[in-house]
Amino acid sequence: MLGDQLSASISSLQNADRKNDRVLMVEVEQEATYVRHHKKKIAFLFSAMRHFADELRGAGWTVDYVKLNDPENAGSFTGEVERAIKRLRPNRLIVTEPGEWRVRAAMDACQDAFGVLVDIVEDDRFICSHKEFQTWADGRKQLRMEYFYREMRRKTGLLMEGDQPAGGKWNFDAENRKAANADLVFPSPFRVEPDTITEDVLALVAERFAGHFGDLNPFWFGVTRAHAEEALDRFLEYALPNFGDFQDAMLEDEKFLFHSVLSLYINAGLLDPLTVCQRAEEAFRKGDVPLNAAEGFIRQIIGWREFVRGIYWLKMPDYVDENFFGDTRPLPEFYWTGDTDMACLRAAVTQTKEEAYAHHIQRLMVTGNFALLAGVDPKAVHEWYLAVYADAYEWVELPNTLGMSQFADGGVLGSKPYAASGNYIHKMSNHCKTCRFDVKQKTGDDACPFNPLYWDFLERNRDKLQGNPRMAQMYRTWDRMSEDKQQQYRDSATRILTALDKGDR
Ligand code: FAD
Ligand code: DLZ
Repeated sequence: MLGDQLSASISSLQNADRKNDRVLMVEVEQEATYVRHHKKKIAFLFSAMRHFADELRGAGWTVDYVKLNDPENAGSFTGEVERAIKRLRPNRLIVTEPGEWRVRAAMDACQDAFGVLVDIVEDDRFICSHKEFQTWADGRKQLRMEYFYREMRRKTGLLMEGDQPAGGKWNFDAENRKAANADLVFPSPFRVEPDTITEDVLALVAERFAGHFGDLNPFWFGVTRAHAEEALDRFLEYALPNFGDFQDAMLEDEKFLFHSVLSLYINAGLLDPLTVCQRAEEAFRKGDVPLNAAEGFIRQIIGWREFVRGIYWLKMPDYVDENFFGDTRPLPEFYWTGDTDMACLRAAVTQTKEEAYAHHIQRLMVTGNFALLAGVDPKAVHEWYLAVYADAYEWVELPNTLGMSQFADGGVLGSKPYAASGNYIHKMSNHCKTCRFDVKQKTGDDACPFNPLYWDFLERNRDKLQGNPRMAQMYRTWDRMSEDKQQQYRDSATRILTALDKGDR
């Protein structure tokens, strides 16, 4: 049972028998360090695993739980499987398919390496199986989330009136782009005081992973299914009604706005994604939340979440090496410190460090957008996102980063790069008010760096992008500028990129 499979109804358990079988759960160094995960993420997972092991024992399972500081701990999944085989002499292993390619390959290899049958069973927590996604993708020139999402709506019956979408439209995104202002009242996410199990884990993580990114305390994540359900109840009641309207907004001192902060629970198995969506639909049907909110939220889960997973398994293992623009710049140091004069980036990185959380628009339009415009190596960007967020597992993080955010797959996942100048951030946030840079200035030392970098990115990658019909308007605008103006943009961009390379903030 892997750390992101913490569901009592998981397929591996459905295929097992509590009288004769043993559940094996292991805390291993390799999983915490193959990228150096945020301290809060490691603590969340170890504590959730320990609580889950206790729940299984309470339900009559025998659990072999290997703690990280067990002197015999082999340090890796493969090493621990080998030890368990020697200890228990099983005639087969049953595992729900791991979420990540790397771990799936390791589990596959166990069969030959240890001469024991390895039964990898489908992960039925997802709505769309690999086979179904492949069938949907076969023969399509382009894979687009919107069409896939409609299939998932039909399949689940969520927000459907017969064979038509509720409200007559599949997607209410156009209504979901209001800028927030600080006068709104934002509910804070559900928080839990650490119990003794969590306290033990916090001490372990503080000792063993002191050099990892991120603040360990205050630690407030839920670590059981009951906690996750309380977090869901709270979200449905207090945040979902406004989720749609302000989905794309950002505010300087508001880390969560009306976002659910449920991804860490869903991805670890503490919440079932379909049930979460059914609860959101129920709130809409009862008249407690508007349709644009329920639809927007459900789309993220049965649309985007399932879609990115489909792309991951369709395109791996080569996907991780894609680099459409051939970018090579190292990730700026301020992604680890937050020490930058750009207010939006500072806020996104600082809260990432504090909470192992940033919401979607911060990930996409601030940290992601900047890395894209600055030409950062997409693999370095990927490894950063995988390390720093409590909800990050490669199957969901990689397509979001490499595909959606960095366009490094050349348009497999999205139809155009999510590249934007400072104007987007200005429209959707209040960061520019406190920024040392001026978003209204287009070039020069005080200009918002997103402005010149945006045009430089377009011009630098003209051969790759100008044939894209969705980019045509931007190239027309650029081509209409005087040569002088264009040169000013490019000179400003060069100065910024040179400063970045020198480690400037
Ligand atoms: P909400 O805004 O409340 O959304 C509700 C739920 O929808 C989320 O809990 C999540 O389960 C799902 N969801 C929303 N957007 C996406 C999406 N694009 N892909 C998959 N699920 C989605 N999400 C992860 O779960 N893990 C990651 O490692 C991850 N990495 C990302 C990296 C980048 C560069 C980008 C742009 C996005 C990434 N996302 C990732 C998607 C999204 O940003 C997070 O799911 C979301 O911010 C989690 O916060 P929340 O629970 O408050 O989400
Ligand atoms: C992320 C993670 C970490 C940090 N540690 C463990 C661990 O010690 N034991 C475990 O079973 N799982 C851990 N995980 C989650 C795994 O990395 C995850 O299950 C795989 O990447 C498959 O998605």
